[in-house]
Amino acid sequence: MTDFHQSLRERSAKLNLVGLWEIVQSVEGGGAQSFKPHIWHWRDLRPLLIDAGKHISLEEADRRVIILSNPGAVHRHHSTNTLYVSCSIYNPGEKASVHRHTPNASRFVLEGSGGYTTIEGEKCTMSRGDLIVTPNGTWHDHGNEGDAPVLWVDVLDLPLVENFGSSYFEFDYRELPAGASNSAEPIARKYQTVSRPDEYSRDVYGVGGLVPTFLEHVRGRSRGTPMFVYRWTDTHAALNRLRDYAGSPYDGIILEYTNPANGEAVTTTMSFQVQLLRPGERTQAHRQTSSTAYCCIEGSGTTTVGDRVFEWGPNDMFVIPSWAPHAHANGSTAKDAILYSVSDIPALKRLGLYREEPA
Ligand code: GTQ
Repeated sequence: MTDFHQSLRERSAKLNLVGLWEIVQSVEGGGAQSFKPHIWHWRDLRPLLIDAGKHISLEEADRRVIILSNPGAVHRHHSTNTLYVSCSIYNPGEKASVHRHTPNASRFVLEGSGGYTTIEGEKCTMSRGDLIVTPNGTWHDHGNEGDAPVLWVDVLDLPLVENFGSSYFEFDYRELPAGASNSAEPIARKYQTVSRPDEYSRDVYGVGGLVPTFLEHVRGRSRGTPMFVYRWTDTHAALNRLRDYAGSPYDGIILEYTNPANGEAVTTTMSFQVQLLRPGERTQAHRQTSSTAYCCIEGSGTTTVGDRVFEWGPNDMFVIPSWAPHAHANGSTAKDAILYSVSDIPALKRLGLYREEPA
C-alpha cells in the first residue's frame, strides 16, 4: 500500500467514508453474506424447551420461544438473512395475548394436542403436522387447552422486514362487546373473541379449485392467504397421491402451500413447502439465491450443503443460506422421509432477484 493509499484511507475513515478499492472483493463477491448452513437437533433443543417451559413465564418474554440463532448472524435472532425460526412451548392452560405485526408468521405443530391460535376471530386448533399461517397484519393469540405441553416451530420473515426498517408490533386490540350496537366504543381485550365457526378455513377453502363467491377473501390488514390452517391429513394425502410421479430432480415430490383465492404463495414474502423423499431417493444438487429453513417431519436422511453433511431425523431443523449448493437423500430404503420448509422465494421473485441453477 502506498502512502497515498494510507492517508486517503485514514482521511476517509474519519468521515465515515470508504473507497470501493478497499473493499471491492466483498461488494462484488456476494456482499454481506455471513450466514452459515447449520443444523439444530431435536435431542438438544427439546430438553431446553421443556426446561424453559418450567422456569420462564409467558409474561417474561411475551412469547416463550427459543430462537435458532445462525452462527454467522450479526443479530442473534436471525436464522438466515431473511428468516427467523424459533420453537414455542405452551403448558396446559397457558394463553399468550393477542398482537399483530408487519412480519409474516407461521406455526408448524410438532408435539402435543389442545394447542390453538386464534386468527382474526377463527380459532385454529392444532395437531402434529398442521400449518397455521398468520399473514402480516392479522391479529393472533395462542393457547393450550390440552393436558400436556404443546410444541411448535415458528417461522417469520422478521430479518427481512427489519432490514427494510418496517418491523412494527401492535398490542392494542379492541373489539365490540357482545351484543353491542355498531356505534358502541370497542373495548381493549387481551384475547380475541371467537367469531368464526370451527374449521372455517377448511370449510371455505378445503376443496382445491372451488372458492365461494359470497365470502370476503381478505382477512385482516393482509395480502396473504385467507386460509389460515392447512391440515396434515390433507397434506399427507396429497403427497401420497403423487408418489408415483417423477417429481423434481432436486426435491422429489414437493408441494407448495398456496393461497386458494389467487394461487400465489401464502405470504407475500415466504413460500411454505412440504416434500416427500421416497425410500432410497437421492436428489441432485442445485442452488438458489433464496435461503431456506427445513424441519424433518417424518423419517430420516441427509442433506449435503457444500462440503457439510447434515443428518436429520424427526423434528431436526436446518438452514441453507443463499446460493449454497444442496441435495437431499432419504436414508432409508423402506420408509418415507418428509421435510417441511420455508423460503424467501416470493420476496426475491417480487424484487426480480431470484436465480437458481444446477450445482
Ligand atoms: O407466537 O406470535 O417467535 O409474534 C416471534 C414473534 C412468536 C408469536 C415468535 C411472534 C410469535
